[in-house]
Amino acid sequence: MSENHNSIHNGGGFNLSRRRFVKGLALGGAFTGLGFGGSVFAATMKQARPLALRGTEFDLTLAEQAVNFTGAPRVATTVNGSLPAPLLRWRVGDTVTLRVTNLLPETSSIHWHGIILPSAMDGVPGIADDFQGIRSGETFIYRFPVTQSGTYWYHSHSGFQEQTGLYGPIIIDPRESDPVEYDRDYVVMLSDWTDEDPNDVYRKLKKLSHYYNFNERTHADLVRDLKAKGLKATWNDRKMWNRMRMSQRDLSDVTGYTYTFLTNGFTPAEGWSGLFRKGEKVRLRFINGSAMTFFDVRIPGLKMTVVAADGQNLEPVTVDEFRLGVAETYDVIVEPKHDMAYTIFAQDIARTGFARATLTPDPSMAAEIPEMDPVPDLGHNDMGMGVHGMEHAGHDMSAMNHAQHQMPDGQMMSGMDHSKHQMPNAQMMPGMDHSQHQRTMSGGVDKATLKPNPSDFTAGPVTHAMTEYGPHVDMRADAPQYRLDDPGVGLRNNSRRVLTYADLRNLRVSADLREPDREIELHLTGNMGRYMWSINGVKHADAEPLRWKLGERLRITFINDSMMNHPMHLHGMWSDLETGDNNFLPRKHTVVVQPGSRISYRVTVDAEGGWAYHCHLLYHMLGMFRTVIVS
Ligand SMILES: [Cu+2]
Repeated sequence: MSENHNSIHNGGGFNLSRRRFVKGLALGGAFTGLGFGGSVFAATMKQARPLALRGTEFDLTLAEQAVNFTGAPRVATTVNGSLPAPLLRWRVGDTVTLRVTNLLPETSSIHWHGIILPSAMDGVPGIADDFQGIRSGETFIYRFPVTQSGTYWYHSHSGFQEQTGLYGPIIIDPRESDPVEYDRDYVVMLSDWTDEDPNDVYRKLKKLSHYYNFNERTHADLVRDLKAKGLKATWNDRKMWNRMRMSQRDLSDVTGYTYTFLTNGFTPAEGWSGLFRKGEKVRLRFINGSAMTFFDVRIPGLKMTVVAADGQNLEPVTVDEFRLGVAETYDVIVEPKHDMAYTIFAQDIARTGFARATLTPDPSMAAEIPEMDPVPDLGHNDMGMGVHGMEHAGHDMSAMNHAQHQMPDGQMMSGMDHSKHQMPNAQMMPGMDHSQHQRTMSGGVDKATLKPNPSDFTAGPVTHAMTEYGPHVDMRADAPQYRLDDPGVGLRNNSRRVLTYADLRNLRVSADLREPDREIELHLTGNMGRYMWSINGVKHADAEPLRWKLGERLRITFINDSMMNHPMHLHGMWSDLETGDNNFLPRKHTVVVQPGSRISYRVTVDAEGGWAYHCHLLYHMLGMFRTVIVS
């Protein structure tokens, strides 16, 4: 055992009768906050560094623990008494052993998100070879070699335990020197906490999918709409949307009405802080460990240079803001030049709340918290309607007056310049300086062997499988477009430079330069009203596994036949996202498929066994899931 290995595990005496009380929101002014990754007793400093468990041997204990984030005492799921779970710091080339003891009353599991490892160690019950989860009272030993550096995370793959706190960060240090230079290094893990039992959240969504955003539409907005548009226009507008059984504001299923958004386990009221000295390069490792929430992240007053996505190094790109989908990670470098505090501001996609933290040279300094942006409206392109109109099951669209159909807010149309969405080559990509790309290649590939870019970003006609027709699917995108350079609903033309997938370019030459052997098209489908989610109209329970051949190179194209963003996560193998230059494909573990859009990536099928492939929105996952079998 290394000296700081598992320093807060108290040797078997950790049991439910000794539940510790994690105090979240500091009521009455006394701060007894939750130290990131540390003992709740030790953590009394707001900017307590994450307690890193380092080394090669780890004991992790899963247990229930009392917490209080909102003023109401609740029970969370924690690892070694911590929420988020402790930061695990590994090193490339080591083999790590993790003994996970489950003191929860139910079966649990830990999945190492984005880590390339043998199937049996992947931690998804019922999918990975023979693994059925860790039963209550049992210990499971994970052991695998660490082959990749970067920022990752881990979480439960059982029930709704991820919602109740079972998630934590992983940092893997490279063996050789890091291509990224920095003086300080902080994890910024964002998550969503609810005082409700997640089973109740799910039940409410099944019953009324708009449960968590209906209030907003009916109260504040109704009054505003009535004032602005008068009774008749307001009524017509709402009737139209009701008839279509969708909401312009179907941005997020679960919102700030129940969620408290956390940064490293701190509520917005408390705020987590990270210290810096002016002139330093500070590396911030953003991890979206939430169950359901997309965050739009910015630090007013600071540019962020994005250096890694999903743990993998990128050619640096400097932005003002980025959208962090559920389960994605971005590493950024900031260089504060002044002795002042800055707010890390992460508003949720539906603008119902935010997570916040502070970067400061002095713990006593605070920074202003910006206003949230206005609630955005989904546009035609977000419904995959393209220029042809929309096909909407169960409704006669021909009866609809398309003039009415125009959104009141012209802004969302701006992202719809279709000439731009067609990306036959990389030259249309904003922010990319091609002279820079012609640098000497690393990775042992001779420039002469690099091929031109055959990726096809023209959106051909779309066909929907027979299984997509029926009451379980309420929308089919008629003209889904590649929208790699679209920052997404709510971020278009906000006068800030927003990261898009078109900006992502691998720092190194793609590991596999082969052309795909075959293409698989997967449609993300659902009925929002009934809260049923599926792939190609077939939910997981009814679906055959996808069978892939060891050694093949696949091209996977997603068509999103819904109005929501779905962060699609493939276990065990990289998703090489086609962003314009096939010689430098960024490698991701989680790819956000925007509403009504299409997107493609390549997969080198190099990992034998059973793998999970699913939407990472926790309440979508049950249906929008496939087992992949590689043999
Ligand atoms: Cu989803």
